[in-house]
Amino acid sequence: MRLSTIQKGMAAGLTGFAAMIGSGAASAQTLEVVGQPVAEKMGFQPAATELASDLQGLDHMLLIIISVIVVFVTGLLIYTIVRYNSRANKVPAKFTHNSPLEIAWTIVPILILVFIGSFSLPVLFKQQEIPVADVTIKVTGNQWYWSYEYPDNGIAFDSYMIGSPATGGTNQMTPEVEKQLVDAGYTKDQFLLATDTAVVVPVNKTIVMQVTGADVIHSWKIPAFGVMQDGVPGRLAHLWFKAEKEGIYFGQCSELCGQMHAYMPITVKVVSQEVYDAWVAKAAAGDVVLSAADLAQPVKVAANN
Ligand SMILES: [Cu+2]
Repeated sequence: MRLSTIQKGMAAGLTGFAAMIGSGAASAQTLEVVGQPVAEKMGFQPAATELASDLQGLDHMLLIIISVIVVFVTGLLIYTIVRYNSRANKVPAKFTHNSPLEIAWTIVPILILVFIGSFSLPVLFKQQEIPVADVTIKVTGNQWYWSYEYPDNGIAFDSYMIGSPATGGTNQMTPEVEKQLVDAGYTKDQFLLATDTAVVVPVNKTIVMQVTGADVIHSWKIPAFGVMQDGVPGRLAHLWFKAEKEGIYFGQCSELCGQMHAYMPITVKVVSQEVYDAWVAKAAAGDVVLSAADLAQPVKVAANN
């Protein structure tokens, strides 16, 4: 009886262990959604790059500085209203200048701005000084979809929102659109964010995006990466990022570009170098969709070894 209980316990433990392994293998075949807007939430999406961490840190620092200034100015205002209104202060002062005070309220804001600049300019320079690329991708904004090219790999494809007229939809949520989303590995909640093809990049590699527009000005933006760049027709602008976490990241066109501006989102999938290499080989042959089988690639390699 006692032995049987132990055996049962062991069996349950083994089953649990097997389930853990099983779920581990399953999670290797799906990418976690890391960067997406969440309903009724405030603040930033989790920072997935150094650039995003830097600018979020800067934002928090600025929030502290402006809060202190707001409290100080409001306090001063309230004190002045209470202490120097016509009832409390029957005989007003007649002076018009106070040199030490004027010098102070000129110098102090200058010092505050120099202090802020000493933090913000390095962040700006880090964004704008484009490093040597591990992967170069050209993105072109069109009314109303994005075109991507990997010039070093001979890969080119368009990326449409799932549910857009181009993919047989009407920009509205319908049962067919929900099915398309689920088939592509997304959920209903990711309608208006998920695209039929995604930008695939390797994790911890420097990606340089060349950004332009084909018709009007669009803007390529991924909040979790801390990047946004206008795509201006006739110009080739650059942005760079190095994503530190594998997963799915969503962004949206961020320059009002016409009637369907709201329906040209961006999906970026950050994957391991092995998965990326396998995807590049497949995409160069014409199949650009990153499938669950592609994500299982390194598991197969490990099994063969
Ligand atoms: Cu646009």
